[in-house]
Amino acid sequence: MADCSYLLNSKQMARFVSDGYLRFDELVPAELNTAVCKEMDLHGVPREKAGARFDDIWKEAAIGRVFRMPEVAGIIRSLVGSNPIYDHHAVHTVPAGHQTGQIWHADAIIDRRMFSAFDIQFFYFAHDTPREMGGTMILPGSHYRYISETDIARYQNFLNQAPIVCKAGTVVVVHHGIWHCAQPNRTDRVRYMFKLRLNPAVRQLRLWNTDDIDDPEIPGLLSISHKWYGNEERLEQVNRIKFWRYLTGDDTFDNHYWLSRIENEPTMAS
Ligand SMILES: O=C(O)CCC(=O)C(=O)O
Ligand SMILES: [Fe+2]
Repeated sequence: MADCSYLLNSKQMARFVSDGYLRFDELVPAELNTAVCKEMDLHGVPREKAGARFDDIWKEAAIGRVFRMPEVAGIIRSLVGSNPIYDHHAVHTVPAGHQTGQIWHADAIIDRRMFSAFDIQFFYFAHDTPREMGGTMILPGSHYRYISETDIARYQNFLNQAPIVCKAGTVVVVHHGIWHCAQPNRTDRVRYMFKLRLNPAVRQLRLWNTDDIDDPEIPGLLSISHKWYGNEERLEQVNRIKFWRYLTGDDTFDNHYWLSRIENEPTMAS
């Protein structure tokens, strides 16, 4: 079981709801990053059976030590609960000198869940990833815009897109709907990014440390603008309120009256 002191707090959860990801810079220690790089270089990371329980996988592999770190286990437990289900992993590489970026996409063409159970994906960068090496590009706040994988491929750049340029040991956890793409690698070294998808095995209800659930900063965090929405910004406010209701179990939660006003269907005669 994860140490409770490493659970996410409500403000971090509110950011996850607004942004669709959380970023933890240089979380994994150098010794473990080196061991994982060697593992990826030499023979890859052992593939496990889809549907396996997370506690049963990678007992020997260095990558298992990364995801069992109390800090990482706390993130997992806060978002998908204890002992989640292993979906798949991938060692994503961009060859040295690769001049083109991947097309924008979301990973799950078949996943239509919205404001309910959700999967998470870890993007783990075991070596330094400067901009010239790419850094997976993500679009903050795109996770409620469900698309069929590469539907958005005709777009090149978005306002406020964010490349994950980082030092070794950085871990980013994303909602399964996030739009993202690999970037060109203009260095003479291969770029690695380790991705892991996990499914929850429990109802994702208040799994994090909710001591700060009434923090006055939360409404503001749930209202952050990522700018690229244009006229549809209010739609995103409503999406976040719906997701926050799911996560907290509070069906009456609202933020700036956005959702209540469109739920107002009086039945009483005048
Ligand atoms: O390599 C990356 O940075 C992203 C790769 C990716 O998203 C994919 O292949 O699905
Ligand atoms: Fe992807």
